[in-house]
Amino acid sequence: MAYETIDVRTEADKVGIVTLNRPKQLNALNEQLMNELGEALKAFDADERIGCIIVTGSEKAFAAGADIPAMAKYSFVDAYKGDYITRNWETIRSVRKPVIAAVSGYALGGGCELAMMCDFIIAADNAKFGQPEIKLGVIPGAGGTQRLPRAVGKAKAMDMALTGRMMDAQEAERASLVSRVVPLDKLMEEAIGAALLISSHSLIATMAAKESVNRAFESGLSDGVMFERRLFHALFATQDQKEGMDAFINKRPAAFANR
Ligand code: CO8
Repeated sequence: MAYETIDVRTEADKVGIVTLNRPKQLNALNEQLMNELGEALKAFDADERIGCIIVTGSEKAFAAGADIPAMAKYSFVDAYKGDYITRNWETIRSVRKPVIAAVSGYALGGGCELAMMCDFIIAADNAKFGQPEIKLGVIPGAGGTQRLPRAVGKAKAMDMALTGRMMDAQEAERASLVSRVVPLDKLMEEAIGAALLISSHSLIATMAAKESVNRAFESGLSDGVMFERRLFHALFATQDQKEGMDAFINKRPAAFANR
């Protein structure tokens, strides 16, 4: 499929890479971009060769937020009845393979929310995160007030949402918003390295790990632990578990078949 607002490529036939590509608008997220991103993510999720997906932007901007001119004139009725702005944002949550956000430059508003919807964030040292919606007379609308406190705690989330200030990459790493910070020119190398490592594991176990970690944000501890245990037990029905453990015992690399 030909896309106009994103670029799509694969690495080593194992990693799917989606690059947001509206450079003049600092990758502002409009309806078309979110639709195309959703389509590309679903296509990689369904592609048997692909074990991990990366979403990235440009050096200057991962994404500077939802497209402000596109939504400036909406009435409440437009926004609510048509579910405009928000309707195609949750596609990324339905992707079952891991999705890494490789963030350089601005990740603001919807851009920060999009990064947080990914499974983890690797940041370049020039990354800047923020929820500046308050300055526009609105609040985050794609999970920012919910995912940010879960990532960085109430104090910093309130600070970000109420002041609209930006957090640099170092602060984001200290606050656990991102998993790693690397020099800008090493960002894609680092993200692709992580994605290839993830792709080398059992896909079934990888999907189960993702589902189980995500469950930690949706349930209480004992329910979450039980969910994890059921998945853990279920993995003993897979050939990959037999292969992984046999490979360890026989001191050889595992060759997972994803069965
Ligand atoms: N939407 C549309 N265009 C944008 C956006 C945006 N969010 N951000 C930047 N641009 C455009 C600018 O208008 C400018 O275009 P032009 O050259 O035609 O004037 C171009 O990108 C370059 O921008 P700047 O000249 O401003 O570049 P600077 O380097 O001076 O500044 C900033 C960069 C700091 C990123 C600045 O552009 C900025 O503050 N942008 C707005 C950031 C913002 O407020 N983001 C939040 C938007 S609201 C939101 O995301 C709500 C999410 C709700 C999600 C709901 C769905 C679920």
